Amino acid sequence: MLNMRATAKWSYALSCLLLLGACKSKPKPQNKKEAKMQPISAPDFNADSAYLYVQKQVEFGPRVPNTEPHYKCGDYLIQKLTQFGAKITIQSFGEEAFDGTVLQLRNIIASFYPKLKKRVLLGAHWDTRPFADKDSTNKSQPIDGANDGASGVGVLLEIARQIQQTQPKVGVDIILFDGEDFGAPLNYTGKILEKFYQQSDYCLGSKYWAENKHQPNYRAYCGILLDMVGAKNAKFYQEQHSLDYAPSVVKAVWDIANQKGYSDFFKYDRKSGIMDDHIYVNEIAKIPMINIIELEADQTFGWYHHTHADNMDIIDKNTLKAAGQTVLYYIFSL
Ligand code: AHN
Ligand code: ZN
Repeated sequence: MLNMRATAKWSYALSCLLLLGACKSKPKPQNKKEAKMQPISAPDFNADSAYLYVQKQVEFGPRVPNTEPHYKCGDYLIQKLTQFGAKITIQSFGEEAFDGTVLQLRNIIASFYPKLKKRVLLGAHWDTRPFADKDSTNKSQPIDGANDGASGVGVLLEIARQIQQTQPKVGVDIILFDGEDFGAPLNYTGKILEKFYQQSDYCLGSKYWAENKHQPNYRAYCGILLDMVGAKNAKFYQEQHSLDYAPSVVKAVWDIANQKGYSDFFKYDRKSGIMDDHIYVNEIAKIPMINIIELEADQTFGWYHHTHADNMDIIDKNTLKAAGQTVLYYIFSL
């Protein structure tokens, strides 16, 4: 009898505790999926601002290494990122191009919230292709590179401006790679340095950075490269190397883009892998980095690629917005 009563008391006490517990704690998401479905809020990416940053770069003239527009534009980018409150590191180095020309290059690294441990790496190349080798005229003249180069940098400058004003939970490092687009022109018949039999003649700056990181033990949770993210009606397909190196980042970015209304731009179809700056970041620096890059349905680059048509006329604020707002949402989802 006594025993029974004691047990009843205990079970009563236990029920009270359980009930109290249930009432006190916030309803927890049932599973991970539900947790991820919570609405993401992020600052509003201003496409007018990004457009002006693209235009400003183009106004310097083609940012071809070893020319004055290249040097002056580099200084402008450093000045803007300093103005946005970043801790700046400049990597200056000389690097041989395919034909043996030594290019004076600068990788520009801008760190936001450097004390935060979990970090995201954002990249784009800021140099311009020295030839319009895919054009039918003036093939040996440099291109404006409004999309190929300037668009990715313009989007990153606007993201920099936004995250200075609104702090994400993760730190952000922006790397503007130099010397990406100095590969040998099509139908080149001259001598090519022997080392370029083994390695790409593109992406000189990202290779240098991956082999000489601005902090020797630098690590990032993931990286996102932006390449040709400003042309009207651009499609961003899932690029095979990105899927191989960082499948979960591709999925998260494409899901956010589609949830937030950018399904005209971010397509789930997969296209073949592209040799680009993300390759060295993945292969040498071992940071899982994806590439958001415009490709055509038939796997080729955009119609304007490496021609004089790559000028301000093809830049569309809607595309800059889709790319920039998606990346901002992704950063604020972490
Ligand atoms: C290839 O041409 C295969 N890769 C260089 C990627 C690139 C050039 N992106 C912009 N310009
Ligand atoms: Zn290019």
